[in-house]
Amino acid sequence: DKTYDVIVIGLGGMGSAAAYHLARRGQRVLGLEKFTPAHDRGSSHGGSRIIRQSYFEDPAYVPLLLRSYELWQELAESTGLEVYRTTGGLFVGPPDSLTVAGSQRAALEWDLPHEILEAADIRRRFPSFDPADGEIALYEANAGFARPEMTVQAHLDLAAREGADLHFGEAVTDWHDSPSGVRVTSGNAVYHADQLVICPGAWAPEVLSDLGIPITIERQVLYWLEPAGGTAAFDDQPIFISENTEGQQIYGFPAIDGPDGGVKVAFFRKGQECTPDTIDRTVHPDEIDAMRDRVTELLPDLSGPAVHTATCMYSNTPDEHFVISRPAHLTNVTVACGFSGHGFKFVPVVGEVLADLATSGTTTHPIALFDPARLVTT
Ligand code: PYC
Repeated sequence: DKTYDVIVIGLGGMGSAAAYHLARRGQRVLGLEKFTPAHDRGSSHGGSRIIRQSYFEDPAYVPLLLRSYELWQELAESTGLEVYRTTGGLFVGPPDSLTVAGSQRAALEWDLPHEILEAADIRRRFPSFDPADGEIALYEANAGFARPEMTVQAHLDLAAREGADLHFGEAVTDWHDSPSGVRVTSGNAVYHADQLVICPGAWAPEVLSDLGIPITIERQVLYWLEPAGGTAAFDDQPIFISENTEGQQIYGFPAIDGPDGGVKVAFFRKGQECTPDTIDRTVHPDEIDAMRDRVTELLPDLSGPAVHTATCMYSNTPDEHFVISRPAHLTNVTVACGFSGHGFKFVPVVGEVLADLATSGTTTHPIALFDPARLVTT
């Protein structure tokens, strides 16, 4: 038995950031992860994640995004790693679509720099893009991408440097909360601490089964398509999210993986429900065809074969807002889950929020939207 101030269960995106922010505050931290560092079994892999501020999901996220951007910059400076890059972002669709109108609403509410571009402006400024007449875009210069595996590894390395004990290949089998502290049982040992932070990712339904938080796990496919004319025309592209008249969103990145790396694109949602054990990790030819058909409506040159594919998982709440909370019926537990496919850009600020909650029970960051009381069914 060893006593810690805080145990963090799950060292993916959120858990690795929490371990770092806790350790840098002088907390004695134990992190437990069932897989390897920065693994590809969950939701924090795939080489890139969109970062953006004009947040169509809800303007309430913007202050967290502004703080996250500060922490992205700090992380890049303290590690010397390009954990994120601003490329600009195009949010394309019919003027009244969630992607365009929602982004504009957040930008106006928070006075964020942005431009509204007509279809002809988009074609002129970004020649790979060929939106339909009548589609418009919000262009945000501050948008870009983060590197998920590099970010997780950076937070783990910094946490270890600050003295955190990080155990990999060690699955948690049970956790118990009491007014005097928490007990965590793994395949190897029983650990005690004052506080527990649970960042279960796609394992939320099993790890948090007693909390009644409705989370469904959704299989996602990532595609790296070869442009017909080579990747050069895609090197300096903005990231994009594009919504069609049916409300279906796709997204994509510049060619950031070199001349043979293709261009990463994906459907935003549209996956099958699964569990981490049942997910089909095979990407099927008809899925690649469907992706190519849809993305070439906007980027006609993305008509080549897939040079690479991968699967990952979203952990969806019914309203697609996060869960970050100290559950009322527990005394020493903080949970962060249900990031619903749009969480990674918040990793640095969520680490800070979780460190606040675990050390003081509260945070000055605005997290009212993430209270699970809105969802809890038991
Ligand atoms: O959070 O920006 C995002 C995003 C786009 C597609 C999936 N997630």
